[in-house]
Amino acid sequence: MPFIPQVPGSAPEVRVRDTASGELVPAASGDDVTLYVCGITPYDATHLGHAATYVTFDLLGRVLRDSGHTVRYVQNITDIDDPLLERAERDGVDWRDLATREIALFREDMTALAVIPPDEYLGAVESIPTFVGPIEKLVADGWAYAVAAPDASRDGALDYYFDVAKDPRFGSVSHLDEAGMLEVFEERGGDPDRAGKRNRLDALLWRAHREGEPEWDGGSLGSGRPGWHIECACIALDHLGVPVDVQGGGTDLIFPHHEMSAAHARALSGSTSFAGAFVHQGMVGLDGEKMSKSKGNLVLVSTLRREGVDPMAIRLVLLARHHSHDWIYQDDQLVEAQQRLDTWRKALSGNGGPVADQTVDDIRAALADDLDSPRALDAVDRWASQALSRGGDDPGAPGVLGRALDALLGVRL
Ligand code: 5CA
Ligand code: ZN
Repeated sequence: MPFIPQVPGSAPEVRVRDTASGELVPAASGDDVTLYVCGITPYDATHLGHAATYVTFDLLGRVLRDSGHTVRYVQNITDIDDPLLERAERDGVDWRDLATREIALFREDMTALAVIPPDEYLGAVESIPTFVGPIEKLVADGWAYAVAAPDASRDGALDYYFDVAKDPRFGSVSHLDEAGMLEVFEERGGDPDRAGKRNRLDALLWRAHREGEPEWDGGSLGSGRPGWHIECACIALDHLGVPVDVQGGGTDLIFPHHEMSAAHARALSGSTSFAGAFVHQGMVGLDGEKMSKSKGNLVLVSTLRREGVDPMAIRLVLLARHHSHDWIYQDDQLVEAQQRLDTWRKALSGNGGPVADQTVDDIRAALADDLDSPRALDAVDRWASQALSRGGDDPGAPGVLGRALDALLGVRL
């Protein structure tokens, strides 16, 4: 946890756009705020899309702290999953070594970008023993059912699926109709054509051990490994309790991942909702397509850092786009961000400047309004341009604004 300076003045209540209701809602339900953000699948390095997501939720944590809340932030790591096993196989490395290496690089990248670490990073692997009981409970309570594992290595092995038809609230996060759900289900890890499922959209909870795959003790489920969505449901339930205040991730997770983990968590807890707000980062693209490890069209944070790019300029590229928008990365955005950073540095290095109180208020107001970081940056630009063109006689102003940039925007000059 880095040192976060105090900023004078007071902050308004933070509101965020909730994907499920479409409304602007308070991000905090009380003094203590719980934040669950879906973490990386560590089979490749952090790209600008991941970075955008984690900077967005870092911003949320910062403004909540500034408005007097205690933030409890949990993030998972999907350190066992098909793509990780496939990449390890392709590269001839042990999947555990691949995951360990990419997690370390991710944490370095996040530190460089001044992302405040979550209170807890929970790997799926270390948490598997805590998933078994809840899956058994879903089976016992009639939320889940078994399907014979066709190509399993042991006779009688069973896979377990969540029965979406049992859940009257299924669809309440994404609001997609069945056709819309089916359209993205397979591409995002689902198996609509698996024989024996009751509904094509039913989600895998436990996969019986297959020859050549890693396996864990699944109690009455038999040995195998967990499905993806149940991991986030259980980690959030165990480490934060539901409803969490904010469930975060990119828009590519709205369906099926967030729909399913919300359904699992509601079924396990009896709570009518999984999160007070579902907040989603728009997709960052490159050359007209979503940036993704599977497509390989990546701009990596670690590559930019190696090339000597100032991490704060990377952060400014991300902050200059509203989190709810999709956008395409281009190199000139980095040039612009670097120029902005240089201007701010110059303006803030003066012995004084124009009074900064209004600028700090403007930053706070912009961020409290669904994390409108572009508007917050504009406010700083206005102050910097005034400071450089007309100067100012408040000797404390650069210090106050510098602390606000650090504490609220995570931009250290
Ligand atoms: N481990 C799962 C979540 S439990 C996962 O989606 N991992 S990931 O490595 O693929 O993505 C990590 C985070 O970055 C997720 O929140 C995802 O929604 C987000 N993300 C992935 N690609 C992009 C992109 N191109 N633009 C913005 N965010 C992205
Ligand atoms: Zn997740």
